[in-house]
Amino acid sequence: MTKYIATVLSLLAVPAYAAVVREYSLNLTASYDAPNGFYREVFLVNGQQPGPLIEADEGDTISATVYNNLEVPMTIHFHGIHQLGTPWMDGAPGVSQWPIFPGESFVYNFTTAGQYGSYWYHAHMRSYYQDGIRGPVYIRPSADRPRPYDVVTGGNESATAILRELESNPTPLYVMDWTKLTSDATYYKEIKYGLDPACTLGFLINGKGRVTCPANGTIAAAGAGRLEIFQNATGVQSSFDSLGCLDISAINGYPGINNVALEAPGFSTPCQASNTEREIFYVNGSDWMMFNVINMAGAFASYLSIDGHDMWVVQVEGAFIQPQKVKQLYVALGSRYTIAVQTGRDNGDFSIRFACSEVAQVTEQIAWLSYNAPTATPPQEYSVTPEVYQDIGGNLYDPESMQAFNDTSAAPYDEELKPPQGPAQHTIHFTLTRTSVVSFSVMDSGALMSSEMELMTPLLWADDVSQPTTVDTGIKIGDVVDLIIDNIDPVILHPMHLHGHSFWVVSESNYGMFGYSSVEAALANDSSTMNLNNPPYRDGYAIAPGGHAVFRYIADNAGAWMFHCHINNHLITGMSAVILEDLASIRPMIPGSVINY
Ligand SMILES: *[C@@H]1O[C@H](CO)[C@@H](O)[C@H](O)[C@H]1NC(C)=O
Ligand SMILES: *[C@@H]1O[C@H](CO)[C@@H](O)[C@H](O)[C@H]1NC(C)=O
Ligand SMILES: *[C@@H]1O[C@H](CO)[C@@H](O)[C@H](O)[C@H]1NC(C)=O
Ligand SMILES: *[C@@H]1O[C@H](CO)[C@@H](O)[C@H](O)[C@H]1NC(C)=O
Ligand SMILES: *[C@@H]1O[C@H](CO)[C@@H](O)[C@H](O)[C@H]1NC(C)=O
Ligand SMILES: *[C@@H]1O[C@H](CO)[C@@H](O)[C@H](O)[C@H]1NC(C)=O
Ligand SMILES: *[C@@H]1O[C@H](CO)[C@@H](O)[C@H](O)[C@H]1NC(C)=O
Ligand SMILES: *[C@@H]1O[C@H](CO)[C@@H](O)[C@H](O)[C@H]1NC(C)=O
Ligand SMILES: [Cu+2]
Repeated sequence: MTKYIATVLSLLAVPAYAAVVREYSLNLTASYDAPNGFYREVFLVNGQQPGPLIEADEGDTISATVYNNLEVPMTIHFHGIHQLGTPWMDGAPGVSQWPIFPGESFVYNFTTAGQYGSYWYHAHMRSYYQDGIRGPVYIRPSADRPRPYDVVTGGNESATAILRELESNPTPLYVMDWTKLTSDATYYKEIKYGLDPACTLGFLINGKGRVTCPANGTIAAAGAGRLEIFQNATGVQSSFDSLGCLDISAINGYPGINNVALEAPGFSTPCQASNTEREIFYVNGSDWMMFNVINMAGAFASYLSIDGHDMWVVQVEGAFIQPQKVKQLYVALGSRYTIAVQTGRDNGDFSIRFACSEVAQVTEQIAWLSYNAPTATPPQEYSVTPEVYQDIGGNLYDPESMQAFNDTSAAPYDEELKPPQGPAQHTIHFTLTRTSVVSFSVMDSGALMSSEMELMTPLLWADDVSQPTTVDTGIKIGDVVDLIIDNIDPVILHPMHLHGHSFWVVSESNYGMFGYSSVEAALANDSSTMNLNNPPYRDGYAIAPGGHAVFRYIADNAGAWMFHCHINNHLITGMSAVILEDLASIRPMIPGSVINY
């Protein structure tokens, strides 16, 4: 094993300083708390939600010991970390490890060599990260990485130096959705009643927030577009309740039963406002701030904007990008973005807004950006400067003049980070679909990943790897793999996440299926549908309803890798596949302590 890891490391950039081992203890406990005003059971990491920051310099080894003091089994996945050469540290139950049972502990040991930027860790068992088992990971880029800060500052050296300094410790801006019920309670209700649990108590920002109850007219105006999408797909006219939740009884298993009347999984109606603490960021006279934006939610993506301020997006999912100056950023589920914000005002207080982007709910959470001095007791309410770009549904007030982040054109800043150009050795086709009210699939066959798999012998070393959701095309190290993903669902966008790799999004459209059998066939007929020159480089990407994408990656990491929707409710009802990659070559390396755990 040592020899293998040494070989892998020798292929990677050698860090300019001595790599160290960074040790962390993550103690998982259950508690009872009311982060936005409504008590429920919560899961915590070292007594907090989100959990503590795990940080390293590029090239360091992270050794995180997880103590499971919960009453349920658990695993931790380090989202976006490739686990190069250590697929057994990937934290996928039934795929790469046995669950950590109550009272037990497990050491996640892995290198950060070859990766930098913003990541996160979260429970990969059931939907437990939605109960609070989630936290940030930050890997400071090595000195030799080319940075795009000059583009942001227009070559102002002192401003560039400020950004370079801020990069070592960006300000956290983590968004997560929060429900009244626990994820287990939601899941059981979902199965019992055949209800889609598409309603929350709103977002938390860095674990804080409050519930507000906007006037019906405000919700209806912001949600008009959603009603139209829903009506076009179902033929049914719907409306929003006072929490901004769409009445989706038309698609539920019990037709005619209103999800509101039944108290849909995840919340209680009607909306009750709370007055809990909001996150406040003090500018303190600095000319710039740098935020690490992470969507740690379990159901919803969101639109981010900061009143009165532009956002420069400089990094996405572990790669610096060609910077974009925007008024709005679509924050996909599971995705990470680093933004630089010029804090050039003399005074005033401004709202930082996260608006839910999904059809299912109109809801907004805010934090404050304050040019005032911090006070001992934070103010309950700020009178904010009215320079608002988006409404509570995330609709821009003036889309013509207000630029939104463009994922499609977010090419890596490092121009060498390009996909291989030739034909792929493997083309795998996936169809994203709802197979019943409460089950979802990625497989063309409609096969569902069994919820029992989490407790089965992990595929990484199981004698029998054949499952309806196992994809084995004989991938060998060095092969190029294309994933063609068609989303035939008319309403739901699916944020797809691949373990063990980053990929290039070489084709995408919000309209229509890919329609070709391979990238080569598409290139031969109409190369304008493809981008092999400067495509985005990601480890997760949202596929629009009725649209498609093609992901290309290099098989450089032997293992059993999940490919799944990051909406928890979809994942645990089947929306996942496992792609096998040169298993034979890695099996002899698996530590006995992991197999016999
Ligand atoms: C975890 O936290 C619990 C509750 O605070 C404490 O009793 C226990 O000793 C902690 N375990 C470890 C390993 O830190
Ligand atoms: C984790 O890595 C550290 C540093 O390489 C090593 O000392 C330790 O033994 C490893 N632990 C396990 C459980 O592999
Ligand atoms: C360059 O940036 C510094 C730091 O933000 C600022 O003080 C200075 O005014 C800027 N210079 C110009 C010419 O904009
Ligand atoms: C809904 O359908 C109508 C009629 O076909 C169409 O004009 C409209 O653009 C559709 N709306 C949405 C949001 O898809
Ligand atoms: C909001 O208004 C719509 C349309 O008038 C109505 O159907 C819906 O019940 C109202 N919702 C609430 C929470 O009052
Ligand atoms: C501003 O000051 C407060 C209080 O001292 C501190 O907590 C905060 O981190 C500072 N903000 C920045 C952007 O440095
Ligand atoms: C986003 O970028 C792509 C690729 O450069 C471009 O084709 C598309 O028109 C852009 N979208 C918007 C809304 O500007
Ligand atoms: C090939 O491209 C043409 C022109 O772009 C298009 O009309 C046609 O549908 C494409 N053929 C296939 C098989 O997709
Ligand atoms: Cu999904």
